[in-house]
Amino acid sequence: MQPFYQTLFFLFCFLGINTEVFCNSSPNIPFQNERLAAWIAEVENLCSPDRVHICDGSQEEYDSLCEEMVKLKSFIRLNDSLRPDCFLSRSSCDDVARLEDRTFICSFHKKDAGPTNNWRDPVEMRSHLKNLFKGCMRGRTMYVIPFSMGPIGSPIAQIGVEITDSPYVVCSMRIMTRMGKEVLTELLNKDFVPCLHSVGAPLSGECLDTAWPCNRENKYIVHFPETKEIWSFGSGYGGNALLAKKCFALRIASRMGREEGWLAEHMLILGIENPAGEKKYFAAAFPSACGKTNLAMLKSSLPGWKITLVGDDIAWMKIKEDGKLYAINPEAGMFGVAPGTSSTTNPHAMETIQKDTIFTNVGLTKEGDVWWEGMTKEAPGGCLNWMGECFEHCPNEKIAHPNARFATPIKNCPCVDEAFEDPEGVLISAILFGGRRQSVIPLVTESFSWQHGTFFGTTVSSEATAAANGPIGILRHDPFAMLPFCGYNMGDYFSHWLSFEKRTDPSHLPKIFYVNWFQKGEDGKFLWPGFGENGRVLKWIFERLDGKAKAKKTPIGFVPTLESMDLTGLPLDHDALHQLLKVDQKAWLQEVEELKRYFKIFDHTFPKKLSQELFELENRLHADLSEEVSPP
Ligand code: O2Y
Ligand code: MN
Repeated sequence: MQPFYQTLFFLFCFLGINTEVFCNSSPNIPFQNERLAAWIAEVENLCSPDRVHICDGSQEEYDSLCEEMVKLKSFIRLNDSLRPDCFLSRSSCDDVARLEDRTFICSFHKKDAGPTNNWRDPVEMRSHLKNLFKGCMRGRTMYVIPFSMGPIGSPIAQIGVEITDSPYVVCSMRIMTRMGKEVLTELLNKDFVPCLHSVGAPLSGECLDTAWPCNRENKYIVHFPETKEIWSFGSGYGGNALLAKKCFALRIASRMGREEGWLAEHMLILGIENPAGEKKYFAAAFPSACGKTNLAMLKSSLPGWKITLVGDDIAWMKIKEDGKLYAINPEAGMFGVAPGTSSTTNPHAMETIQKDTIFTNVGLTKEGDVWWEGMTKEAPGGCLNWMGECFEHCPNEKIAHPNARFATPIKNCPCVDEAFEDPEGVLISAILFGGRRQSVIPLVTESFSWQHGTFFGTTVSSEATAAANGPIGILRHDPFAMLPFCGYNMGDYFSHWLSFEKRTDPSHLPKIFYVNWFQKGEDGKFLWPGFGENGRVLKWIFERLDGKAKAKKTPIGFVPTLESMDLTGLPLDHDALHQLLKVDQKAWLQEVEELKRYFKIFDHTFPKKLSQELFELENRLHADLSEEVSPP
């Protein structure tokens, strides 16, 4: 136990404040982590709930909370013969997504939050939050959720405990994490990250009869990186409330990773098996709205090639004794965007969400099923929109909210990887970065080295779509797809990535690639068909790792030769392929200027080695040293 908490615990004992917490639902749960007991007592004291419920994670507990929410009209049970054990929840109109401008990193020193995070003084923020949380759970139940990020007992896993007043959060956390009694046993000899959450409504005196309580005026998603704490107030939605996900598994974990020499990344993890039964694992980082979940669950169009799912959003990666990089998915569920998900774009996801799923802000059909834009061509007649209104009354509006979500267990996915529960994780052979770019960036490029690949990560950028924030088409830089999720100064984060070359024999590290499925032709149409056909690019990467696929050395990296891509059965004309693999020297020199401009925000924290990479890229572009090379 850390000295501060030890002192607190003994102080509580001395003052006679009861540190023993009774578990209403399961009185037999062992509950002996002193820091946890002290923290629960402290929060109970601050928030003044009427009841404390220590969650055991059982099916009975989940079912009874769902039933309770059905009675409160927070949940609508979907038609059991169409979607067994599925529920629809509708959020308040002003609580529909992650809130980047209400997300804070409260490090001791401002410079440690860096130029891309909102910083606030931790002492001031703590005192402000304490005022907000004071008595905020009066009249209601305080739930204590012990959870493991990663398979319980994995050397890469971490423990968290979320305290919340939202039963929606409890049920979602049961899908998204390994949650309950077994974790309390882990806590006998492990520390945990305290995650405190309140929807901030109804506050005492308020009579707020709503299915989705939240606080209109005050929303705060706050991280204290030095003490590894999360406090979230006012929102019940997704990343703002399921604190295990973005807050812990990325913002706090990235900081832990830096201190302890590992990586917490906004990456999917997939397995890829060739027709000969040889298997590799790739991790891949893409900004939002680039089809990350679709790629993680891809049904390859290439006969004999099989993709399996380990994770769709977050990867924790550590170098093991053999000097190689292994990854686990810290999550147990997916919180995927519903609109656009269909049997064409993601058949495996459609199968997964057939049961045991919580849907938020999607449409409701007459038959008691869900619907969203893109699921089928036409909306079914009589479908209610995400606010529960009759669709016919507002034909220009969307049925599902663009950020409507499904929370669904990964174990239900038909393509779940056999190593999904493996506490040792999977060996990562390749790391892919990518973004949504209409031009300039080729279909796939292989870096020259780990350092050059790290540079690839810093260059990740995407053009905003209607679903993403900001004006459509405008370039948004999102280094490593971590811009909203890095819990410390991103310049230091880049250095942390570079440090891996020194932590092991660089030949043991994964090869790094950059992909872009989104180039458009002059007619404005996508040049590459995407979805299941992306398996062809994964195949090229797989064979490149085996030294089999041919590449052309260009100023930006190795790009496939025209013949090296397997295009069997794909009606792609030669010009389109040429365009997809082209390195346009002039456009790339403009890209270099844009990167120079962007990197200035990191000031002196931008690593010299990466400035050197940019400088060398510019020189190579000027010299245009393209040459044909054979596999190494
Ligand atoms: O709006 C939210 O709270 C969800 S954001 C999200 C959810 C699942 C996976 N990724 C993301 C993201 O923003 O990257
Ligand atoms: Mn994400």
